[in-house]
Amino acid sequence: MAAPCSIVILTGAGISAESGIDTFRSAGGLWEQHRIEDVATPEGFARDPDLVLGFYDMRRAALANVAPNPAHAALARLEREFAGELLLVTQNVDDLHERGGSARVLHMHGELKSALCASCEMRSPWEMAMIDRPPCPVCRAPTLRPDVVWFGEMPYEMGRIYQALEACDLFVSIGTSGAVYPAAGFVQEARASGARTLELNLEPSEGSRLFHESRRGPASLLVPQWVEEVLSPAGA
Ligand code: BJW
Repeated sequence: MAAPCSIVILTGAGISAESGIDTFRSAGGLWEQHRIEDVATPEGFARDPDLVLGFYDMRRAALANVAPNPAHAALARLEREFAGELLLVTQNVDDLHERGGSARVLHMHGELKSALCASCEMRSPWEMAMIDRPPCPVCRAPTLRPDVVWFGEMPYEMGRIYQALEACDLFVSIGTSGAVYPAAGFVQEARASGARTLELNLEPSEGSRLFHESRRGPASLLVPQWVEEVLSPAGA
């Protein structure tokens, strides 16, 4: 194909797996250890806030023990060197894209290192535990929750994402199972706009058949290879 001018990249838990962060739906993944209804819904939080705050406190603290891998670094290189338009959308709540060198990352499912106040609705950078109900830095109410998007809630920045999907000529999905909407529908949005679509994943995902091309393997190998192709004089 001709060299792309505008690329949208969607990443999921698979890109951080080789850094040591559990995925959700793999054998032994987070959803085998915790019930989705208990820890990833507003209803679960209302029922047992301590359980939910503890779950996210544990995952936030664990970020100190992991590091970005070559897939994160390759996407940062793409951001620096690609001459066209690039939007990096991640479903991940970790900060490995940023620590890998990406400066412009859209976290559609929120971030572990951010707090959302249920009283004033402000989002604040956050590094500490929430289990002891610290006050909101803005309104001082002890009503902070993890700034993550649970089932039934609206993901962030959907307008900007759909606009970019409409305008892109290449959509690349990396390390996501295609099990969660609206992200799982991005490939169809991109195709409807005439974009080419590429999946990079260890295994076939629920949406593999929707992509023009699927490559199988670990993100730490596939992503640097693909970035090299895009940045080579002929493009990808
Ligand atoms: C590797 C690898 C390696 C491993 N290298 N690969 C139909 C249409 C629209 C909505 C719905 C619908 N039906 C139902 C809904 C509602 C619902 C939904 O999707 N439910 C499904 C169960 C069907 N969606 C929602 O409620 C969303 N909100 C919403 O829809 O609002 C209304 C709306 C409508 C239309 C437009 C806009 C809005 C909100 C969803 C929130 C999801 N939240 C979570 C938790 C976030 C906080 C946290 O982290 O705890 O987000 S759930 C969890 O799943 C997390 C992830 O971001 C998300 C996706 O998971 P991901 O990243 O794909 O991980 P895995 O584990 O599933 O897959 C890993 C992949 O990596 C695998 O494929 C491996 O093969 C691969 N892999 N190692 C490369 N080394």
